[in-house]
Amino acid sequence: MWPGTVHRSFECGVREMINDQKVMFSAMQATGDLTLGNYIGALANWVKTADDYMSFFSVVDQHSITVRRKVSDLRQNCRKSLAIYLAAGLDPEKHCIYYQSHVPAHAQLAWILSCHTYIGELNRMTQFKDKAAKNESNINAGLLTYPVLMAADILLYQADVVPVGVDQKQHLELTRTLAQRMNNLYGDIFTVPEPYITKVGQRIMSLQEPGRKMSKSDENPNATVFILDDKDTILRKFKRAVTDSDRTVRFDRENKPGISNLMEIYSVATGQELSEIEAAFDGLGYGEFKLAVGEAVVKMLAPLHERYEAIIQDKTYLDNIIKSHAEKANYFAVRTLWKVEKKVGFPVHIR
Ligand code: ATP
Ligand code: LTN
Repeated sequence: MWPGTVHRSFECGVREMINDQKVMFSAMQATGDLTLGNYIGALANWVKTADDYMSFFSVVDQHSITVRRKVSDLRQNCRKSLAIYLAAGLDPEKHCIYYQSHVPAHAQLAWILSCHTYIGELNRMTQFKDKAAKNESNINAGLLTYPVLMAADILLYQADVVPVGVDQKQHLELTRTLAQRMNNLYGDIFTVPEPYITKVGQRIMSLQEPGRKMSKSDENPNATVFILDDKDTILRKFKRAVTDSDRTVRFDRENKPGISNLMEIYSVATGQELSEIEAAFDGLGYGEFKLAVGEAVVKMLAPLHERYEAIIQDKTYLDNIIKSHAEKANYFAVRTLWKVEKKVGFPVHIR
């Protein structure tokens, strides 16, 4: 929800402006087509809870260039991601939905935070280690400092809650450390955010190698279900999903990772508890279960697909949101940035 009156004065910060309303922030990279993992681990939870907060959702295009990619692909992916956010049910009347690069304060705050982050802290990040191993020829400084920019994203809006998949927990911990460090050094500047990670669906695994996270960039086309995959593709990918030689639909993440992953997906798609699923499929084969999972995912995504087609074709609608929401985000972001700049000793802005 937006505050009824928008103050034009920069005297008060974000916190004072929103009358103690709690803030939610989250984001996704535009590094490819969004996946079922992105949907279940993040987007679906954004939509479920966004109305309870003053909510900001960004397409983080600046994060997306830590790995080299085609310029036109990035631009197109940004637009598709934004349209998917809207098609999933985020409401532009209530939530702020914008491109990170349209709000310069993200990069400005990231610089200040990077001067308060130790190299050792960044070297420890598992996502950095994984991505560096995968991109040996391009281990750029941005790949290392990525979590600092992520901390800036979150702290700029004084976020209380950040809904993410469990792979982002370590980055959230660093964000909290930085917020606390800055607060200790300079007095109260930042809200210390809490991650919001669901129990079921926090880490959706590859359909082909259930020991690995489902990822946008997997080379095996059957490993990842994309949010915009059509019905037949979704059913085919689930039909080919790797399971095990046992024939029982039973949740056991360690010994039956493939089936357990499918059960989590089915649980999120249908709202059924894992125990209910075990009972419902008792005595039935994997073939039947895989078909049921595929159909449940098709059903879950159908309304999104329908809205997406209308949204992506409406250029004026999307362009208006891109422009007006960047203004809104800038408005809030600058307040925090100026407060931080003053605290660290930069000359104050003359207004
Ligand atoms: P990549 O797949 O290229 O490593 P990514 O999808 O992890 O990228 P983002 O698009 O930035 O990176 O992720 C956006 C959100 O989706 C984050 O909150 C992340 O935790 C969540 N997410 C991504 N993959 C999964 C997954 N397989 N299961 C659950 N949540 C996920
Ligand atoms: N680092 C996240 C994407 C991301 C993000 C954020 C998530 C960038 N900034 C702020 C939550 C809040 C990723 O790689 N999945």
